[in-house]
This record gives sequence, C-alpha cells and structure tokens, in this order.
Amino acid sequence: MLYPKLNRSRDLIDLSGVWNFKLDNGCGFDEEWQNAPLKDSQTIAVPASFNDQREDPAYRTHCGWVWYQRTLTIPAFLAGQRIVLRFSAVTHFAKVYLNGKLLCEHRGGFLPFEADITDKVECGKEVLLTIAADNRVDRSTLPVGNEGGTAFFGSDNPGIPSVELVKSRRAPQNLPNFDFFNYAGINRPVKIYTTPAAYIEDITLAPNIQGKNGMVSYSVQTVGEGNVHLSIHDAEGKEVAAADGTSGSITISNAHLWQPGSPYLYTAEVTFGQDCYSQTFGVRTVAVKGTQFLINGKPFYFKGFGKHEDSPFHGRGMDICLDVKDTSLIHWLGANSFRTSHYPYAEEMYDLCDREGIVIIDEVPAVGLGMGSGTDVYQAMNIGDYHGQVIRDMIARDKNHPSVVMWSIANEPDTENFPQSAYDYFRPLYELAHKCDPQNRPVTLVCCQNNYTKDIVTRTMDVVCLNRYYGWYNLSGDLDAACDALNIEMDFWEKQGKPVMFTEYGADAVAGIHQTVPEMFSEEFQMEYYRRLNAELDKRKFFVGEQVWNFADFATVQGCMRVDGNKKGLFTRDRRPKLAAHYFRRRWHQIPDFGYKD
Ligand code: BDP
Repeated sequence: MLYPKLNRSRDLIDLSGVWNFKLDNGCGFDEEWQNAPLKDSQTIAVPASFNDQREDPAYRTHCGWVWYQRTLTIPAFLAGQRIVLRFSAVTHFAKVYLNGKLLCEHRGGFLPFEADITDKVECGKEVLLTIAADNRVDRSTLPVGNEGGTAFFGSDNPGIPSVELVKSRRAPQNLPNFDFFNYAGINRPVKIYTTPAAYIEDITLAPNIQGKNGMVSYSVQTVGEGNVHLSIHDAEGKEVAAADGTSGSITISNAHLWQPGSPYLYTAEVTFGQDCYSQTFGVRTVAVKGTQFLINGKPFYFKGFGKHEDSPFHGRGMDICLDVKDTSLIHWLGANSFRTSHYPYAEEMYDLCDREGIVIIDEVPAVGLGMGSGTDVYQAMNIGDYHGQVIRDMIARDKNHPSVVMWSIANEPDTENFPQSAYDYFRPLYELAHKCDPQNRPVTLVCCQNNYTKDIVTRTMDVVCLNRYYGWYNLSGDLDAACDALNIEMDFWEKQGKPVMFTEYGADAVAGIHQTVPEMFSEEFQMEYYRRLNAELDKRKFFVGEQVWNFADFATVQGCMRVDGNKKGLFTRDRRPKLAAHYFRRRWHQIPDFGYKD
C-alpha cells in the first residue's frame, strides 16, 4: 500500500486538528450518532490517543466505543479526480461514516486502511465525517485482552469470596494481556489524497547486489489504461537507469549501497498515464548464514532496544518531533537498531529510519497470545486467519523500506505449555511471512523466558530472538546467579547453530534512586545488570545482538508490579538519560556495526 504523497498528479489534504469527540456509554449506535452533529461533544486532538487529553478518569478507563466527528469540504477544483480517504491507524476497530452512511470498517489498530470516496462526496459541498472506534481488547483482537481474567501484572488471589463477587458484578473492563497502556482512538493521521482516474496502486522494489551493480526487480500495480515508465534517480537526482513495463529487472551500475550508518537512498520515479509516484528504496541485501546475520554480505551486530510509541499527552499518537528526537538519541548512544515492539509503528518512523540508517525489526501486534492463560490458546482461539492477514498487511505496507531487515510474527506467545499446538500455529505464519515478502527477509518470533528445552518453535526461526530477565524476574537481584543461569542457557543455544540475539533484557530503574551498593530499582543496579550480562554475551560468537528493554520508560496498565509505568527505559519518559544510557553510550560507540564477533 502506497504512502499518501503530494506531487504533480496527486493532491493531499491532512485532516489533523481539533475534532469533536464523545465517549459512548452504550447508546451511540441505537441513537445513530453518525447521522447528526454529536450532542455535548468535547474537543479532541487528532492524531493522538484520546486517553490522556482530559482530566476525566473515564478517558483512561473507558471500555468500548468512542466517537469522533468533523465536517469537511472537498475543494470544488478537485472534481474529476479519484478521491481517497485514508486512515493511518485507528485503534482497535473502526467504523467510518460519511453523512451518516457506513463507508468502511477496519479491524486492527496499527495498520492503514482507506476507502475510495469519489462517488460518495460532491466536491464543493460539506460532508459530515464520523468515526466510531472501539478500544476493547479480548481474545479475538491483536494485541490480546484477557476478558474474565486479570490485566498483565494485575493480581487477584483466587478464592476470596468478596473479590470474586465484586469481579462478577463489575462493568466490563479492558484487561490487556500485555504490558503497555491500551492507548486508543485515532492514533495516526487521517488524510485525503487524490489520483487521476487511472492510477498507480502499488510499487514493489526488491534489490539485489551483483558485483558492483544493484539489480532491482520491480513491479507496478495499476488500475485503468496506460503505460508504465520507471526511472531510477540517485541521491543527487540524476537518472541512473530506466525501464518500461509493469514488471522487470533494472540494473544500477556501480550502485551505492544502503547500510546502517550509511543510508544511501535511490528513488524510483514511476509514471502511468497522468499519474506519477516516487518511491524511495535502498540497494542492500539481508541474509542469515550459519550463525551470522548478514547485511550486504557482512556480519551485522544489533545494538539497540525494544521501543514503544509512547509519550506524555499524545499517548500512542503519532508524534513526528518525538520520532526525530528518538533517532537523534539512537545516534547519540551509538545504537543501530530497534524492534517495533509490539506493533507496526507509524509509517513516518520507517521513512525516517531509511534516511537515518537505522535498522528495524518489524513486529505485528501479536502480543499476549496465551501467556498465563493455562489453556491451549491455539486450539481455543480462532485467530490464526486474522493473524495471517495482519502479517500480510504489515509486509505490504513496509516491504520497500531498506531499514526493515527482519519480520517478527509475535512477541512472547506461549510456546512452552502446548509446544506442538504452538508449532502448528506458527509454522504456517512463518512460511506466509516469507512468501509475502518480495525481499524474502529473515522471519522471527520473539520468545518469552521459558523452559527453552520444551519450546520447539523458537529454534525453527531464522534468528533466535530471546527476551530474558535473569537477575530481574528470575534470580532477582543476584547477578552472579543470573550470569550462571544465562551461561547454562547459552550453552543450549550454541548447539542449535543459529544466530541468537536478545530482543529484551533489562531491569527497572526509577530515575533519581541512587545507591553505593547497587540493589534493584536503582540506576546503579540497572547499569550493573547490563555490565555483568554483557560481559557474558560478549564471549559468545553466535550471539548477534543486544536489544535492551526498553529505550524509554513507558505507560502501562496499573498493577502492583508497576510504579507509574514500566521503568526499564535507558531514558525517562521525557528522554532524560539514566546512568545505563551513559554506560551503553560508552559501550556501543566501541562496538562496530559489522564484524564485531570476527
Ligand atoms: C516482557 C514483554 C514486555 C514487557 C517486559 C517487562 O515482552 O512487553 O514490558 O517483559 O516486563 O514480558 O518489562
């Protein structure tokens, strides 16, 4: 799916701003709120999560539908163009109405969807746009909610009659089976774009390297009559290759490669009849060979983190200034990568990373699948087809980004209690991800700390990605024991003959708590934890990356294990460095992107 752009054949209207908003207490659809201006509405910023924008506690605890509304007029001079309404993400389920009529629906809160409104609007005439968004998470959504149970890190001791009774009487609640606040609403931009009647629908570019040249397979999907012309421009705007036709292969002589730290971008200028579109791409390859992760044929070492889209006031709302700031901090640290834990991020971040030379592990919102449920979720939940659809949609959206080097098809599913069920569930999804990707990038699944000897899924991935909390959730505070246990597990992985990396490891540190003798929750302990574990990881040749948990402190659901959110950040939520950030800055500037373990 193409990102909406303004160019000589396409107009672009951004609907960001202050909209009307109302929480639905259960009667919105009966009263048909979509038909008329919302009564007693409140103002709300779009894009942004609604949850932290007002002091009403219901904005944090609401469970169900919310309504957004505004009027708009498509300019009269756009008559004759094809007009498309596009949502970059509405969390988690959306119904879109134009003048009260249902235009489209979309399931899933982290990927774009759009609707052709050419025949639904009269240019020059005002229309009423209403979006109903549902923030509920349950066993049919990704991420997964734990209806009837408790939220992640919530706790209710079973068997206490008063507690059980109150729970059964309580109004439905969102009980996320994941450790980040369930920020919802119109989290990403809403835009209108136009194209000529015959238009370019999609562009796919798959680069390869042959000697000094770049070989780019391309295909252009079009609708209507016309001829496709493709012209490749270098970073200075000079044409370096050209071709005609909807698909083929094109050679760039003496190609500049895209690589972390040195992000050279080419642009494919595609024309089709009256339409045109510029798609940037990089010439680079990604492969797994033995225990190495290769970018452009060279062994790459991941230095970075799991992140979240999370910030004060905006919640999970797209914040381009924050994205730029975060990429600056990534460079400041000497890091080179992050994982889009635990959902695909806003498209703008991938563009930025293409330009900044930062590597991304791109993850679907499949988090919370089964952990702690005690039942075989793979049999009980009918979610596999939808999970597959989300993988398809994410790859369709992000396939051209050189920054994306690996797909993650889940975070911490239950792979231990029902190993065969888990394998039967994930194997087809793993194969699907490979099949959908024109660049055939490595595919992984991020595994929870578990009995790794029973887990038969993680070891079948292209890269073994481990979340490990030795010294924190296990062997708490005892770093000697943590290092011992880590080494025992690493001996196991060494025998599997795969590249292994940490996609999470970490310790909470409350900024400002200092100790001469480091204990848990102090900044010193967090730093010491990393220093001790890294010393062990450095001894392992097959170990290809350290992604810490987390880049910055972030908001979570309330719970007795969380004090004002998750405090495992190297930075505070407002991006002030903790001691561990300074430690990693010293460490990572000394670790090269390539050839660290040679
Ligand atoms: C892992 C999860 C991550 C949590 C983290 C933690 O993948 O989402 O935030 O642990 O507990 O279980 O800090």
